[in-house]
Amino acid sequence: MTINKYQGKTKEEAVEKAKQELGAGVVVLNVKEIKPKGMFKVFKDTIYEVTAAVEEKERFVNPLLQPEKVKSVHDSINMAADEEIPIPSPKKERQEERDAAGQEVRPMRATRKESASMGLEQRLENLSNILEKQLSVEESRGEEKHEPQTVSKEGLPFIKMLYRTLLENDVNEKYVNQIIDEAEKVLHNGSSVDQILSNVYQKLILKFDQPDTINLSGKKPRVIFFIGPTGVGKTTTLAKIASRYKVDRERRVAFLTADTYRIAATEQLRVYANILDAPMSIIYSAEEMNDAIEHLGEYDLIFVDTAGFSHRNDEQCADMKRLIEGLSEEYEKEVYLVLSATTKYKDLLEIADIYKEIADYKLIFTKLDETITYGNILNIKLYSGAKLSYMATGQNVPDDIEVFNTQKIVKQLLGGR
Ligand SMILES: Nc1nc2c(ncn2[C@@H]2O[C@H](COP(=O)(O)OP(=O)(O)O)[C@@H](O)[C@H]2O)c(=O)[nH]1
Ligand SMILES: [Mg+2]
Repeated sequence: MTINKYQGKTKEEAVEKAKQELGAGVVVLNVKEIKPKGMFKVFKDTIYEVTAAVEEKERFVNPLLQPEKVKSVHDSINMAADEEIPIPSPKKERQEERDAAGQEVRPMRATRKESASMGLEQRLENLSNILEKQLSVEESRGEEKHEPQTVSKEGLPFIKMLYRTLLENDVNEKYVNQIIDEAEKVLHNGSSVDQILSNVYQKLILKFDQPDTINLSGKKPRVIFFIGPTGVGKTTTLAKIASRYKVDRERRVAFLTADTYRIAATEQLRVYANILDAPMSIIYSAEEMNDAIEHLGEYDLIFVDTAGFSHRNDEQCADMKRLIEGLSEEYEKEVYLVLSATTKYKDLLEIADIYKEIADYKLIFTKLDETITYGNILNIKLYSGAKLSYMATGQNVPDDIEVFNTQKIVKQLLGGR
């Protein structure tokens, strides 16, 4: 992995610089606002410093790695479900436990666990400093030095705690194992707890990948479809996003709705269209959609709302596919699959599969305010291979929407707030 820092007048400018140097696959690990200092600070602008990384697979594997060592590190991390942090002298404690019916031993263990996780929260808040320290260490270490892998004494329980935290946040065990395994590969002799945390954090950020939002530079008008199950928040999210592009970024937006199953659904969108002073039409077929778009030639973004359907309804599924594929080739399109973060894992898998039949999509997660575990976002991202784009965190239009905030979500997955 290559990590570097880039500065710009905006976050976007700094990311752009990172892309130019490291390639399109860069992910942002951290964004720091550098406020001007000193006597003339009022004349200076805030600078944004982005720490960006790119993964180079071959540099991950340490050629001098001793396979047995790796194995032994991994084997010692027995990730049985509710295991406590390792106990120094198992025999003695087990005896005590039996003698005192748990009363004596448990409080002591609880304290240890608590203090470890308290440390975790603080460490996460301090993460940008950890990343920075690591950056300077990597620079001075160079590439030739390879040490056998062992983790410091406090490192092992810490890895266990991270492992457990990820599982508690509903990250699928398969991915948790991958992430921990990959992080372990780059740990070196005496890796500190901070280094471990920063490694796991980076691995997670890389897995989430850089979010991909509406492309404003392509041909106009650009047609943006919102698809997904009923009630996940398609119409609300569409209105939020359209409003942001219209009000904050001064794009001309228009609405179409193919949700003709319920009158209330078209009325809902009409309210938002009126507020935004944007045109809205109801369409019943791909033909009608193309006709409508022809009349909206001077608009930048055309948002198409669709009806949710039970993912077992093959007929409606085929209708939706016809609609999206029926868009005239002269228009560029983007399709967003809207999913609720509160939906069960197994249902999400099925939905991700069914909608893959309809179109290549990017993912929007809604209702992040209604759950405390975000693991499914990562699970579905990795399962579908789709890019993340936006996330919705409440019912307020247009406030409760933002570009998918990878750093924030990763910190939460690792036990932060
Ligand atoms: N708590 C919460 N509610 C949301 C969010 N997004 C949408 N909703 C609510 O979910 C309900 C269904 O939204 P709607 O946009 O009509 O869903 P659709 O059927 O997919 O178009 C409405 O009550 C919305 O206010 C969100 O991010 N958080
Ligand atoms: Mg709707």
